[in-house]
Amino acid sequence: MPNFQPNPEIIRSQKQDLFEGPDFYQIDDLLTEEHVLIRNTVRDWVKKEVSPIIEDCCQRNIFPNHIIKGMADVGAFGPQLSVEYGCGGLDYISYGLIMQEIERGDSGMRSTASVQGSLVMYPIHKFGSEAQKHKYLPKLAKGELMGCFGLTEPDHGSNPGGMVTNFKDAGDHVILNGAKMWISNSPFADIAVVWAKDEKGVVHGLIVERGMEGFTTPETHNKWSLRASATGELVFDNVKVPKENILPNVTGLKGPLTCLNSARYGISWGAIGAAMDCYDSARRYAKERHQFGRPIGGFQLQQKKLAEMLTEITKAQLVCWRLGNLMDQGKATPAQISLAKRNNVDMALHIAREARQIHGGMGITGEYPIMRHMMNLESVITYEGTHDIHLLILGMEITGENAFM
Ligand code: TGC
Ligand code: FAD
Repeated sequence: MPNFQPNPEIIRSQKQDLFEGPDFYQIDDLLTEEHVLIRNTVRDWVKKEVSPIIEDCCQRNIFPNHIIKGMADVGAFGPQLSVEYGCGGLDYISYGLIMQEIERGDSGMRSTASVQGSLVMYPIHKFGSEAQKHKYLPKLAKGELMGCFGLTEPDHGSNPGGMVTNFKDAGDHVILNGAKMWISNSPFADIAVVWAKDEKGVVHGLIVERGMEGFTTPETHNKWSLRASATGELVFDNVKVPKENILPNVTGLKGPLTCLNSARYGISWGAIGAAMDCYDSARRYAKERHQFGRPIGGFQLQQKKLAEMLTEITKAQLVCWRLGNLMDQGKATPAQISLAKRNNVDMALHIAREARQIHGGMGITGEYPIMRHMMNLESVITYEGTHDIHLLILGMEITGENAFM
């Protein structure tokens, strides 16, 4: 992947990032000093390294690979995993706050961090052998190796259990065939955690490395969303994968779905970040922009939008704080995570649309972050389980009835 070269014209048009996070219910008082320090460190890093370039990257559909090291340095890759393997050893609130701040910068940047931490490092950490953990985790934590997660297939998105990617035993290795689609980070990833069926139809996780013969990662083009995130396919044409690359400690669909719990939790926080950025920009604009001889923030209709945004952000912050505590206690259920992911992403998308209106015509330009967040969130509401799939998970929790099929 070529190195990112900034476009001076777009960079010049960017305003200084003056973001201030709303904390209407003094939720900071519920955080530890360490949480606040971590949050502020990542916030400062985003202001310095992400905000100045992100509009340029999105306009030109480029993943800024030069920021991987900085992302690793602020602890964004596997912060909640153990220090024994070079990871952060932090709690789930810290992990959530990191995701919130990175997505405040851009959902595509948070995608890269989510995939690396929750979908690549997490399965190796939870289901891998000691040899696999020592081989991959320290390098993944430092961003020296990047990974991707292959679950979705062209014909199996919401229903991953129908996957057709499969492998056959061939002595000391297996032969992998099939294809995965819509894979974040695939065009540049060094390794892929791939979910595939064995000859009995049982799902396993395999670590496939770039360079294995028959393994290719074509990039997906023409996205209107997550334009600063690289998305692609994973194609396996008789790929010889050593048996030592199979994750030994899980079989069945619960393997990938367990990883999704961690990633969906991170998205719940991330969506708050995107919403806060839209709200903060709209609040400033409403004070600065004058029509009919006064700031538009003085009109009741604009105040209603801002008041409702702050209300929804505050509710979402409380949901995440409580969910983070349940995660730390090992008590969070998949349905609780679904509620948070579904609610918070929908909330953020609604706020982005309202904020876009407050900015009037300026809201469609790259001078403000709104349209970029809005378009990004159209992916976020679809990946990691669609808005409707999470509703069905909740529906099943409430009624005991499975409405998926
Ligand atoms: P079902 O029969 O319900 O379950 C199969 C097995 O899995 C267990 N299970 C879970 N385990 C842990 N966590 C969860 N959340 C779990 N949900 C289910 C379940 O207990 C069972 O275990 P066992 O031992 O009995 O075998 O499965 P189903 O086939 O009916 O499907 C259920 C459904 C629809 C909820 C699920 O498949 C689903 O969540 N679909 C959505 C697919 C999805 O989210 N794909 C995400 C792909 S990755 C991605 O989008 C990354 S984007 C990253 C980025 O860029 O940020
Ligand atoms: P479908 O499953 O075809 O769904 C289409 C519509 O039908 C949706 O509205 C859905 O809610 C609805 N629907 C489906 N089933 C039901 C039902 N039973 N009842 C009612 N409605 C239903 N996947 C990965 O594995 N790894 C990645 O890194 C990854 N990154 C992604 C990045 C991007 C930018 C995008 C867009 C997707 C990514 N995905 C990834 C894939 C993502 O998880 C899927 O797009 C998602 O799970 C939905 O699958 P689908 O697109 O095939 O939609």
